[in-house]
Amino acid sequence: VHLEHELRGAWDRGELSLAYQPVFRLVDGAMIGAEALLRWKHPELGVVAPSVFIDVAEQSGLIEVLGPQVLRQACADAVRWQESRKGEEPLFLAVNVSPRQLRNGDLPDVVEASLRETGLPADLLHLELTETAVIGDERHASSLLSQLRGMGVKVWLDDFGTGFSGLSHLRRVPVDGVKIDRSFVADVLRDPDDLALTTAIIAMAHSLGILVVAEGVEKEGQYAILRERGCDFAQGYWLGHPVTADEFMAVAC
Ligand code: G
Ligand code: G
Ligand code: MN
Ligand code: NA
Repeated sequence: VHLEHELRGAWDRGELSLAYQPVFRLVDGAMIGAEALLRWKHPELGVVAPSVFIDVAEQSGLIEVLGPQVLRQACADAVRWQESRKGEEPLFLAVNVSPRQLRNGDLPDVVEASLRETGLPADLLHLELTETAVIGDERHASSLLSQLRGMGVKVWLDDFGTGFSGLSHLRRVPVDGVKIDRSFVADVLRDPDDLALTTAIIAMAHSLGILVVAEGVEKEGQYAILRERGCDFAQGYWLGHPVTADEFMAVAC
């Protein structure tokens, strides 16, 4: 089978869906938001891994069609969360944005349209960009990110720490937060170097006024040590798996 061909009509055939993974605040353990993760269930191939089909979408340019569909659906879902949580603290929605979507100059228009059409408040939308997407063309990325942040949208650097040049970027690229890659979190209890790095990332981000999310928390001990080191937020299997939109509504609202 030709994945690109199959992926092309997948959204319209209803094979693609969004899963939501909760994000928690470490000081009080409150659920404060969720990350939208795209899933593909093909009728014959079964579940296709996101790492595979996101790459196909990125390489083929299909992401430029899919990205806005994902964003709009996710914003609409997040509006439903707030409606049924009235009175409670609103939950933010984090959406992954691929390098190609960032390079394509119409991202601010796409974001603006999604917010306008769904009514989601801009400050509840967090866009996750990978470190590698910002590297290389920092000037273009910075002006785009400033434009998005000017609209009130929050910007996070995803997979932080894997790009090696991460720390120096934080001075030049305007972001609200970083997500420490799960490869560091995985070993914080075993490897003193990974704990030192994680602690340094937290301290440095905070000194720049930037928030920190730890991803891939799979054990209580990881959660405890991250909390002790002052990490702001966390997500991971120990806290909550990605679940369907309906399941997320049931637990969060
Ligand atoms: O969802 P995990 O379950 O396997 O996701 C694998 C990778 O796919 C992650 O790096 C994640 O950032 C990426 N991903 C998941 N959903 C989306 C999406 O809607 N858009 C983009 N660009 N990447 C996504
Ligand atoms: O690159 P990004 O952070 O967007 O990818 C999120 C990916 O991490 C998704 O594939 C999601 O299913 C996965 N994920 C979420 N929590 C955990 C966890 O605790 N452990 C592992 N191994 N993967 C996780
Ligand atoms: Mn992400
Ligand atoms: Na990540």
